[in-house]
Amino acid sequence: MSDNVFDLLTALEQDFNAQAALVDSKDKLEEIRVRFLGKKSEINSVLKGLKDMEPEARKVMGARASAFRENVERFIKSRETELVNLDIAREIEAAGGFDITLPGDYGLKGSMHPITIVARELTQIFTSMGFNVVDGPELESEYYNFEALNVPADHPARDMQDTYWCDNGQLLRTQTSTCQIRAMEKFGAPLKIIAPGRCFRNESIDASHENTFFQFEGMVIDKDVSISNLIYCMKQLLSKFFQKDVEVRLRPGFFPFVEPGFELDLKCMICGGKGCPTCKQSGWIELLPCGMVHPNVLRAGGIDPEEYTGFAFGGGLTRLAMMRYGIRDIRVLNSGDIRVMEQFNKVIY
Ligand code: FA5
Repeated sequence: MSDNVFDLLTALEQDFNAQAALVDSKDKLEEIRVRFLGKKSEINSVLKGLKDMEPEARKVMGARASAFRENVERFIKSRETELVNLDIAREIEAAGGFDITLPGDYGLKGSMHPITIVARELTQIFTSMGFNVVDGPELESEYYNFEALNVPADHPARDMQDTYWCDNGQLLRTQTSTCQIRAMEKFGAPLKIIAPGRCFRNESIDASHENTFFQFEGMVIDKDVSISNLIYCMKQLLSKFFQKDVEVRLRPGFFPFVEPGFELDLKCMICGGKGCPTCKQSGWIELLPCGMVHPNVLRAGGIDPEEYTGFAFGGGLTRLAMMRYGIRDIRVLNSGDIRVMEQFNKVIY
């Protein structure tokens, strides 16, 4: 019995070696698999017959039969890979040498600009507090940028914001406060708006000043709005935005469109208040001027100051982004340098 099995295994091995040498396609490989490993294969009959053998012979023949099976399996696996590679090589040849297996060129991955990220965050915070988002043109009239905001021609406050004038008398808005009047005209009172947007000033550029930067304007008008509402709103904004305790200071500030007016400064988050080029060694960043809306401004917006009061604020959005991300120099934000933007491609919105 064991002699027969021995001969059978030898014949099978020879047969397999002869067949294996001829395999040049997936179909032939499948034929080999069925023939030498399939349910009805001879090796399976051998394995089934082992149980009738003497223990010693069973051990020897069993080991040989298993080794044969493993050999066939190994061959099939490696030949399969070779055949796939062969197919690819043929396709490359047919495509005139173009390697279809090379990874594709996905190009550069885009990323959100830090100012956009911060603008969206602010918008979310304010809308959760019941504010509506409004917009206004960047190319503005003198009326909306100055006059209606209680800054008549020849008012010294105009010098605070060096303006880019156009030949036709229009200007590039120097502040998002232009949106105050437009919103009052459009929606009347009560009113609760936020207006993030780009502003322009013809001023010397340094680590914290750009000629093109972003602000976000806010305005609340209702009956009996007071300074405590203003302070509460500013605190809510900063604690929601930074999600940690931040140090601020409030000092009197002059803006013709508010009375009283305040400057809300944030302790510089670049140097922790020690003084650095970003905060001009002062330890503080001017961030959030605000105040109670001047009655003249309410009137210009068509709202009766006897009936309504309000507060307004105009924050430096670009500077907020700098504090959030530890950006020391404002100039990188307008640089268009891809190496700067790449650092933000993990921020998902
Ligand atoms: C204004 O523009 C007022 N419209 C703000 C306001 C609104 C006051 C409503 C009261 C009520 P100011 O000129 O200070 O204020 O600018 C506001 C903020 O914009 C500053 O605190 C600063 O964070 C930012 N900012 C001003 N100029 C620049 C600049 N050149 N580069 C970057 N950010 C600037």
